[in-house]
Amino acid sequence: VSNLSNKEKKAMEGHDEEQIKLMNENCIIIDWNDNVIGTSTKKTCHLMDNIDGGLLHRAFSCFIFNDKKELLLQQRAKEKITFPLLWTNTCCSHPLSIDSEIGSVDNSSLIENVNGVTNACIRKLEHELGIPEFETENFGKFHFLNRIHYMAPCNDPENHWGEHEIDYILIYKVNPGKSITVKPNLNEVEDYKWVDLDTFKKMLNDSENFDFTPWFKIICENYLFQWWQQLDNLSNVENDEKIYRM
Ligand code: DMA
Ligand code: MN
Repeated sequence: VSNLSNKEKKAMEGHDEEQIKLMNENCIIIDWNDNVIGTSTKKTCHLMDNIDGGLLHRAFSCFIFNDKKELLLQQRAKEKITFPLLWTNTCCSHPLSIDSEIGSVDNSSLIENVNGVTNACIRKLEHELGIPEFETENFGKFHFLNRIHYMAPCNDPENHWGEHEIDYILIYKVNPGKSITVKPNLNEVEDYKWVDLDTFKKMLNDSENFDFTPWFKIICENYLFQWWQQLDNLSNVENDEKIYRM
């Protein structure tokens, strides 16, 4: 036990105070069918030793498109303990083990889970990107696409950290004539960019200047272009109940 905690201490060494505090958040532990089976800290969930033991948690990935069909991307802050400085989709995080975010506690309702992750997403859009809750709630609409189960080690030199999640994909479409305010929290977000499809394709090929997170690459390779092309008909692709294993 003391060996393990020494290793945990090492994993936290030299990191930003604010980000260390956030490692105490309570994430939702699930089984492979996305049933809630417990809670553990964000730190416990993201240590590779625990992931190798099978620990799995619930997450969300949000993609905001404005009324010109441009996607909002963010570059993660250098302070992030996992995947610093990588470019990724608009906002990612975890629903917490609290009433408004935990979803269906008897594991009977996907819709309740979607409501929970949507509440978490609204909270994090404000925290990371300074998008006021009022705007998220009134200037557009969330669409739940599907769930992606993936595992990815982090890019940290000592391989302490990683992800193993069932990730709820949420597309948020801003209504015509509305625009949302972006004021990044520099402890979370290094930079951001609205990109149209052509600019985005160029970015993907420009590996000298842009590195991307593993989950974003998985989503790009499998779904993103198809969704982008169907933004006006998301009803064809949304609310897919299947969990896709990647
Ligand atoms: C975790 O994102 C969620 C996914 C889908 C990788 P994150 O590391 O940005 O979480 P947080 O913002 O809570 O640190
Ligand atoms: Mn995670």
